[in-house]
Amino acid sequence: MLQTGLAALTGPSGAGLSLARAAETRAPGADLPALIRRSATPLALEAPIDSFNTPITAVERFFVRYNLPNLPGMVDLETWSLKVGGDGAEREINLSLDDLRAMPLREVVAVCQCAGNRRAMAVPPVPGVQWGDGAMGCARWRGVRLRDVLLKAGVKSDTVEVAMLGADSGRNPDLSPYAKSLPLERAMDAGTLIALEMNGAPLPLLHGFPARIIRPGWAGAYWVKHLTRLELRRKPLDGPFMTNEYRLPRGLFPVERPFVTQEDGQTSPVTELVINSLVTNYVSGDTVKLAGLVVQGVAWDGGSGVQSVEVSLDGGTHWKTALLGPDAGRFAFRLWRFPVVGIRPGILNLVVRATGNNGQVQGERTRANPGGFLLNTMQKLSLVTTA
Ligand SMILES: Nc1nc2c(c(=O)[nH]1)N[C@H]1C(S)=C(S)[C@@H](COP(=O)(O)O)O[C@H]1N2
Ligand SMILES: [Mo]
Repeated sequence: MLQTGLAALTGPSGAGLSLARAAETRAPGADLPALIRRSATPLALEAPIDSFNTPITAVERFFVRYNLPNLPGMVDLETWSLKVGGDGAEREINLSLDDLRAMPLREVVAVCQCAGNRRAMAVPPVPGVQWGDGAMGCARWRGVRLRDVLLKAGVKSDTVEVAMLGADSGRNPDLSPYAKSLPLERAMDAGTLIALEMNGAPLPLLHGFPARIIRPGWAGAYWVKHLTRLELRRKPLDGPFMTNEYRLPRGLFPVERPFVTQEDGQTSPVTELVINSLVTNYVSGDTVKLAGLVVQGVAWDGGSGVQSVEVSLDGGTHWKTALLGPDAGRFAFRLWRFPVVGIRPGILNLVVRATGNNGQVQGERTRANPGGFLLNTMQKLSLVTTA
């Protein structure tokens, strides 16, 4: 039964099946040696920076983040279904994987970035997973529009949020699943998907098999994996991942679409990603030859798209424009390169900053916050250059 379902989904290669088996019999993530283990329980695996030298991040180099210890193992696709209901729904429905696959399928290239990416650079340090720069990745996601699924259940006019529940949970006695909600408007946006595939293959187990949410431009926390249930709600969702975690001092970051039903007197929820950029082909301290030296990197934001990337060769005094690579859409990584010319051997103090089409620009300082979220200080690195 299990094999039939998976074979139908994965085609002749059966890639989904082998991944699911590997994850069952070995420690989760043991089959991903390229990733850096930041935490074993809950599982947090980071991508090394050179994973971002390509516009699409390979699945074996895509970071993994769980907030809870109990991860789903095997998924029996014969019995798996996505339940849709809640007090804002006209009716309860149950969709099998075949039901979902029979609906119109859409694709998007989008960056999944953890809100806590780059947290390790917070000054002073803040608690939480001490991510370097690699709690992110950019993939080609394929699936159905969340909107199309919600419309099948019928959306009552006083619905305010859509809650998304995963199959993973806490340990006894609190077995509540991972759950986040989106404002109805973002849930109904044509860009929000329930993905069934990542980079042209079924979702790997650790990336949410068999179905996960894709909300381009919003923090990874909303991209709920192992989706089991959607709840149209007439009241805001509470629970640890809405009320306690992923909160910012109110108004700290400008956002295009505030999540008003989740604002409180003092705090706002983390929502949209901010402009960011990184060098991906060298790390600070590398020794490099000046002849033919090209610095390469990646830039991204919350969906306005990258307008420009600038590089300084003198610690931030003078700036020159980098060359942008192909545009794979406003939610995708934008690769850039900068041929270094006109300098002498010695210490090269590089600084990089990106500007978004919405006018956001990276600065010297981070908007410090207790959770260490959305850190996007301009990256500085020193290379030792030789003739
Ligand atoms: N079911 C479930 N979905 C989840 C989470 C989780 O703990 N459980 N973590 C979220 C967070 S915080 C992030 S950053 C992304 C990470 O996605 P990835 O593991 O595919 O890279 O998944 C999100 N979806
Ligand atoms: Mo995250």
